[in-house]
Amino acid sequence: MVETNSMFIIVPMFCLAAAVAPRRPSDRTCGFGLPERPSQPRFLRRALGALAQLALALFLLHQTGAGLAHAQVATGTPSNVSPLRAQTVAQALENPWAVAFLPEGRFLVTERPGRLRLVEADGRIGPPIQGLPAVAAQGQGGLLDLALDADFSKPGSPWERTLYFCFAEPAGVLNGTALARARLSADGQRLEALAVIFRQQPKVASQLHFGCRIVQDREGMLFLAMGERYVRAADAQRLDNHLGKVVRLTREGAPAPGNPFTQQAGARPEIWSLGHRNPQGATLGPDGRLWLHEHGPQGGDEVNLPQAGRNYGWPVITYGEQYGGGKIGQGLTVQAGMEQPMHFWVPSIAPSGMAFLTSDRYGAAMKGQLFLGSLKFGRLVRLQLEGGKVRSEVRDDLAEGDRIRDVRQGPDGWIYLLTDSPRGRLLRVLPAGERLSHAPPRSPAEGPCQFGDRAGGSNLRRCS
Ligand SMILES: [Ca+2]
Repeated sequence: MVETNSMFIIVPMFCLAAAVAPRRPSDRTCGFGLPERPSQPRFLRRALGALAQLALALFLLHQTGAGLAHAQVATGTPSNVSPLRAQTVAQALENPWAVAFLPEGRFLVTERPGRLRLVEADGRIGPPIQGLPAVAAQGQGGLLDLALDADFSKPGSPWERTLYFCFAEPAGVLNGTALARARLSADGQRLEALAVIFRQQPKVASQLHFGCRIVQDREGMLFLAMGERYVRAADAQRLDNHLGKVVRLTREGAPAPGNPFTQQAGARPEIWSLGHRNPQGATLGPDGRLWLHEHGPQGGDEVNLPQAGRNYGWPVITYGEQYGGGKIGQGLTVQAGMEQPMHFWVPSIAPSGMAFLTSDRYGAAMKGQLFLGSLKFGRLVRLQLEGGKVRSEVRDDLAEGDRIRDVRQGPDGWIYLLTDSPRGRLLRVLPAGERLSHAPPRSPAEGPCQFGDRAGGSNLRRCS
């Protein structure tokens, strides 16, 4: 319904704007298939211009004002001045995908091409950690999410220095999302006792929609959110596979006790929830529940709180449409037995990474907000929640136009971001007026350095 209302306004607005704007002869077609006259009388251009402005005003009113559907909220930064700024901690990371926090202010970062790196508190980037498996680093695939076990820093625990990562696992021409467990060596230079503890079934030939976010819950169980691989969307509705599913696993990769379909013949016992498209952000809420967001198609990105055994609808219901327009399936947004999203975006923002702000670092007003990244707009998106619903949305421009891939709250209470590019950055988000006394050095002579073979091409000094 939101999509339809918007499109009634957006389509004529774009076409009218296109019709009145000066252009090259080769551009004389409206993007929506309406022909444009080669030349127009002046009065007609003025009338079209006025109509375009009216349509724009209606559209803006629609986006920010009354009559919003249940999951649409006002957006924007009221003052147009962000209360936040970003401080670069490290740079020249190659398509970083996930960050985790080690003791003493250090970081672990995955790079999608297949490397895991230790980043020092001052931003120095270490050499690739040894012992990772081969990854299918094509399209959206590669080395993806990373999570430390809750007992990572607990001396004597069987899970001390244990971490989990998920990745696109190659198998000939096929590939699939997989979850691995390993122990970081005491010197932080290699992985030990590597074990792939779960593999999405079936593997398929696709470079898309791996999903791949890991969340450990308070019982120590592991949620893994997986995409439907794009080419197998209908399988998201079937219980005999792991495509488009959230699974819940023990630390050994077995189905978690109490999973909803363990007694159902033909169903995969690891499944927690179904009907997901391409999850790209997940976190444990302050309520201890799993919060998830997933990419819709053209429009229809969603936030969901996946509950045991529930069906989140894809591809039967969606607020999105086909790329380029057109209904998906029967064009339904509601169906009995399928869950409505807690929140959705039309148009899409392409969310990635997600964290609740639980610290006091940014003042009382922001505490409790849900932070997530936008790949599409390069913004940090903050959702104000109230009574289980999104009441407002603010987008902060902190990444200088780069895509934001990951969003986490560090143990120091600051929010950290990863930007997705061949020279991706690890950013620390600070209140606009905050000056950290231990800010990382910025000059090339003192600043981040690069180990080994990456030093030459990165403009960074070689680490000693
Ligand atoms: Ca859905």
